[in-house]
Amino acid sequence: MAMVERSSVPRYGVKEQTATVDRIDVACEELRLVGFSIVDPGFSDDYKAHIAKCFDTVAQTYFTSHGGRDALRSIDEHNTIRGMLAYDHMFLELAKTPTIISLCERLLGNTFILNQQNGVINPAVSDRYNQAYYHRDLPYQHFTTSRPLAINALYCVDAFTVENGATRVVPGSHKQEAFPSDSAVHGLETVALARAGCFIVLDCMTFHCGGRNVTLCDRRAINHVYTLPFIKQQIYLKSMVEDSGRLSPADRQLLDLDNQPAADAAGYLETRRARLLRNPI
Ligand SMILES: O=C(O)CCC(=O)C(=O)O
Repeated sequence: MAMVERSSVPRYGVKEQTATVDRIDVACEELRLVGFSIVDPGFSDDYKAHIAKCFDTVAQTYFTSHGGRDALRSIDEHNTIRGMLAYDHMFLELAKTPTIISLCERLLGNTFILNQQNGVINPAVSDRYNQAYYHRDLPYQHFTTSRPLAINALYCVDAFTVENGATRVVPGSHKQEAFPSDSAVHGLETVALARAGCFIVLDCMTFHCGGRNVTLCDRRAINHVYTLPFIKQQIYLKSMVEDSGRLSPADRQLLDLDNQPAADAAGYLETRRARLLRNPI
């Protein structure tokens, strides 16, 4: 909190105001206040096009290696590509986008992990797909916390428009335990319109869902969930990254490769010895 600064916003009776130093601070403040924000990481057109092309290649490989998209339909998994970074290293780079990492550091502190990275297809001319139902990204949880536990960064491979079913959000719903009444949802829901190449970032407790895509094209996105490290990964990412020995310490921390529970008491004592050698306090 800082004293009131010179500002163009008219107000009276205000003695204090939050201070922001850059656009990441602004996004963090929006996220704290209303539960979501839209962040443009400034990718070049070439990089955005490269991500879009890799998305399609990985989607095809993934569906083929899991029995085909039609077979996945029976378990409602035909519009999701789980663990994109397992198929192409560039998706690990996407998960490390500096603007998003800085935002997570400011909201979650220095120790957070990538909990999941999933491609999301909102299919063309569809009625419903698995993300079209209101949910939290920490689903089944009905409590609030004074600080965020997890951040969701939904990368927009395609522009998110009203027509192709941009994400709908109930602003402020991360602050209430229960799902809001239908009237409140209808009255408050906001459509998160975003250009291709932007991230829609949410407090994971903010209720949101995909809209209805009435266009002839699939709408593609990549969801990243970053959590405090005590929340279990959706899929053990260690099993997904090849050559994990060549990753930097920061990458290993992000993917939570080295922080698994000790197998037994002897293993725990060993990690404690090593930790105290590194940092005697
Ligand atoms: O597809 C969307 O617009 C929303 C995606 C979503 O809700 C999710 O991945 O959790």
